[in-house]
Amino acid sequence: MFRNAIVRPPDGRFAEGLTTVRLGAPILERALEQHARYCEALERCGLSLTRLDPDPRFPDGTFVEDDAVLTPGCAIVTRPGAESRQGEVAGIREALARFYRSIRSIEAPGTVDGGDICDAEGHFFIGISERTNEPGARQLAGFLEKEGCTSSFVDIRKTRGILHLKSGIAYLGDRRLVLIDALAGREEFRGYDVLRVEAPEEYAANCVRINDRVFLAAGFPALEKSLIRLGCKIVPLEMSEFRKMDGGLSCLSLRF
Ligand code: CIR
Repeated sequence: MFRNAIVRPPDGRFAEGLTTVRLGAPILERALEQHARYCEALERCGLSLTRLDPDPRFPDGTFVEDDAVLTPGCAIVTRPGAESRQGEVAGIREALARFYRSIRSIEAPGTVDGGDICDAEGHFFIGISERTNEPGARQLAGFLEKEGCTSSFVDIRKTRGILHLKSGIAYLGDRRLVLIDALAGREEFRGYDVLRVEAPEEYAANCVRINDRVFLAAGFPALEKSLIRLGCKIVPLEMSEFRKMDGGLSCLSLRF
């Protein structure tokens, strides 16, 4: 059950952030509107929001999920893999200090982006990617172990089309994973019930279970239908402007 979330609206320099997709430049006004709807949806699910100010030093700063990994007993502040994002964590650490007594940090040469970390009820899948390296993954696994959590690594460096592990995976609870085709056959996910996301709906695999709802990017009818068939209550959210900057639904908040 989530009670809190940290969010940060996109800044005026949002369009200067990192991206690998060619969908055009995001329109700030629309992004702000979509972010506001996202925040409202979190609040409707009963979460209390800590809203950080947009920060022009960090055009990617709205993707707060990348800056920390949270367990019930401890917050782990990351060291993002993109140098331009490493300064984001100071503000996130400050915000987390209001809620967590124990805060740990990923140290150089380790790098971790929270988008590579999928929490499946105490088991953490840690993606090794362009952003999260092995030293970072090992540090994180050590911190998680101390918290009584388990973890396993999923190397996605050769998996095309995803920036982070969570671009292709979501955990819905009850040992059910949403997985893109490219990850669905992987040994690492054996033993889980898998809901496969077929092309061209891969982007929507990054959905998020928030208490009794599932937030899903709007405009992906096949996945929406499959989730409804499983009994999920869907909250569709327009994500077009964040998608242009490689962002998914999960990366817009830190939930705890
Ligand atoms: C970046 O490249 O770092 C941002 N433009 C997008 C980060 C998206 N984060 C995520 O999926 N967890």
